[in-house]
Amino acid sequence: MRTTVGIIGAGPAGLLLARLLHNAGIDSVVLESRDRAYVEQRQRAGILEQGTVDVLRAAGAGGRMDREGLRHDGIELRFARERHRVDFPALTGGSSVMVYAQTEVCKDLVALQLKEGGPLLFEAEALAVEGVETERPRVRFRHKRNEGNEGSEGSEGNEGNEDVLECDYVVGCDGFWGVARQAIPAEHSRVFERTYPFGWLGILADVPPSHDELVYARHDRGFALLSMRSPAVSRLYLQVPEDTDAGSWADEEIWDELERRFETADGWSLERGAITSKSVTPMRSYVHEPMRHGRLFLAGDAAHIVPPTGAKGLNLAVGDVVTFARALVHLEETGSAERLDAYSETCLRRVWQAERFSYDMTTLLHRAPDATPFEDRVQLARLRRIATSRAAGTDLAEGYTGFPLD
Ligand code: RFL
Ligand code: PHB
Repeated sequence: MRTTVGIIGAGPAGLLLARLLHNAGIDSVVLESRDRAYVEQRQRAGILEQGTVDVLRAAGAGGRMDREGLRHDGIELRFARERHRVDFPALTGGSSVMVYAQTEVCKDLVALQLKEGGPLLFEAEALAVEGVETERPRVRFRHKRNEGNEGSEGSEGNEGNEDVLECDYVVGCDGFWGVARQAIPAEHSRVFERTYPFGWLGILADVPPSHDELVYARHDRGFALLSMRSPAVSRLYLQVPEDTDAGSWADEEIWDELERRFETADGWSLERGAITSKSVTPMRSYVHEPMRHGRLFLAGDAAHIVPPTGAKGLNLAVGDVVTFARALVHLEETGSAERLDAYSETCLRRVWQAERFSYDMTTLLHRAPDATPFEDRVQLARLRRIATSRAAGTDLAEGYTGFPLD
């Protein structure tokens, strides 16, 4: 197999990149190790920045998002039993965000790709990227089926065929646990990393959200977040110790704990409903520099991870692939590789702003297990400053609604 751009991974980064390249008349092949149902159902992000919304619309992938997504003009910060709203349009000159789940973004992009785009191979696992310092990099992969994307016939017990995809460029969109990053020699790599001594227990529940905007709550017992997937489905998170087993929390215990952490002096109440999913997410900040080596480019979680508090991961992935697609189009149109050569530097400027913002949001709202009374007071003072100072509120609102693409 041969193509211009070999894309590893059909998460939001890989799927959107394939769409952007298709729209620009550049061919690509997407290799995805999991099946279609997994890609479309994995519960993750919920918030799209204005810039991400604009990119999806311009790519022809915004129809259902515009019908079903929920525009949000603010969030609520909750601490010391008080409620404070951060008004995004008022503080940023008009920006807002969209609540539209990553699962839905992926479903929309998969459907478009299968209908109009180039090959998208599910159950095709990249094993290694080779020759990235040459003009013809290759992806070695194992494919469960001989051809096609859908259907499940004939795959049982089939270990798969090994194959090679020859490319002009390879883009590793294979997430944090992917293989692409490994093709960059250690002597050319630098990793920046921080882990946090807690995780998030996330639930989906069949109950209308108890508030019409997201609520970020700081409590002495730990952080809690109220989010949503639709007017009928709530998504809620609790800060828990890092090695927590989701199954160790009974449903009623989760609701009781959420109720405690969201409690306000004005009698706000939390509606309970049937919990349909429960899982624990670890928290990590991670950046791999550079994001390019030879003809291999890294995009999205393959290159960087943020803790989910700032809702930045998917939006960063979108920024990376837009930067790559524009740079490649620029090369084809003008013959200049200048933008492609600047890919890593261009992306990393934005990535570090998001890393900084996500770190700030995480330390602002979570309770470290070893927090001292002094640190608790400083944390409350930081929150109060955001609630009462326009400058501090603007900083949060600008970060939350998103940093511009170059
Ligand atoms: P993904 O989504 O991990 O997709 C990578 C894909 O690559 C495939 N793959 C391979 N394919 C072929 N061969 C191999 N060897 C492969 N290895 C892996 C995988 O199967 C997968 O399909 O990475 P991508 O595309 O870079 O997208 C990144 C986002 O998914 C991620 O940043 C966000 O989900 C983070 N995130 C949030 N981001 C936001 O912007 N807003 C949010 O509100 C938000 N909330 C969250 C989040 C992440 C969370 N978790 C679970 C980590 C909330 C949570 C709880
Ligand atoms: C979500 O809805 O899953 C979500 C929302 C905001 C965040 C993180 C996750 O900061």
